[in-house]
Amino acid sequence: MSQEVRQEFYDRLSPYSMTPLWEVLSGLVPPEPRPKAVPYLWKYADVRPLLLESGALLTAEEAERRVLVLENPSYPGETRTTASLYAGIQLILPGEVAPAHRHTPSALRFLLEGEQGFTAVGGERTIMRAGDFIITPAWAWHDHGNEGDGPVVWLDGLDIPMLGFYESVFMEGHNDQRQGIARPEGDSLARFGEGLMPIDGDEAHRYGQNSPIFNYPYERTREALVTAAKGEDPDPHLATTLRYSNPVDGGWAMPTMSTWMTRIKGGQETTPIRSTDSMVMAVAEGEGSVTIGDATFSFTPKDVVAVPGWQWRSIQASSDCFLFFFSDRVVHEKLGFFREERQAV
Ligand code: 1HN
Repeated sequence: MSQEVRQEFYDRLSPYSMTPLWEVLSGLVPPEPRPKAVPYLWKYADVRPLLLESGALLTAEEAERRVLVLENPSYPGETRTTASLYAGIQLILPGEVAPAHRHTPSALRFLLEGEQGFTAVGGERTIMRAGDFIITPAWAWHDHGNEGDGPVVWLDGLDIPMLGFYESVFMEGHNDQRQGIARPEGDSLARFGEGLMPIDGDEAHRYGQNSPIFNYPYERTREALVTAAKGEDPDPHLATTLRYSNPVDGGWAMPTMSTWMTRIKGGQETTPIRSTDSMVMAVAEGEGSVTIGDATFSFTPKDVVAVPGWQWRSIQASSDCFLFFFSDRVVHEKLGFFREERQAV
């Protein structure tokens, strides 16, 4: 049948809001994932002065959250860093308050700068120091502050685009700027972060489906990676990588975002690997370059990189590197479509 005859048929479908699958099938379900997001690097040297400039424009309280969004160039105006992940850089100046609120998206923080920031999450306060990974579960009250005399800066990671797909993004403001505190500082880490667990009760779910360790201090993570690396040759694709886990069930620390840290010694490089999950990488320490598909970026500490799914990725370390990652992998795994390929060594 000629294309004109077919087209005439298609035209008669459209008033009924119907369309032929066979015209779009190969694009709808291609042989390989085709991410729309592009690999991208945000240099902290570019971000920091602009972020500090925003600090003179408005207070954290006025802003509610004073954040520069790291928006993927493929998604202008869409407030997303990859197809499924949001990332931004947040600033709190000394004495400021980011007022208490809660929302359906889950958030994570990876601390870039400062030693005296704090956040309160679901009734417990924690100091936030450079390199710490902190969890804000869905619908948990949270407020932030800064008791030091310099700026506190962190990377925010949220699952907003995922919840956006389900049209389930919403929030609520607290009546008070700061939420009430129910437990002493360090309580969660003491009960769950020492290879110990409460013998009784339901405290294991104090943070819902998230790990009850809501702050993973960098000092411990770093030490674990350094010690683990002594006992093994680095994996060709992953170097030395440890994931942040929920001690209650051994799974990922959060229900919608996977997090891990990779340590690569200076002079080493990884063999390309690709996987369906998209990710955001933040440099805790070290210098080197990362290759993602056709793009290669040189990185230095506190830089942030968007890594779309299914791009061959590898890392070249020129000095000892500690790299933080968050990704949507946990969702791919739960839904049964996670795939990974590793190039032969
Ligand atoms: C939010 O609540 C925070 O609590 C950061 O620090 C970034 C981006 C979108 C929506 C809510 C925070 C956010 C956010």
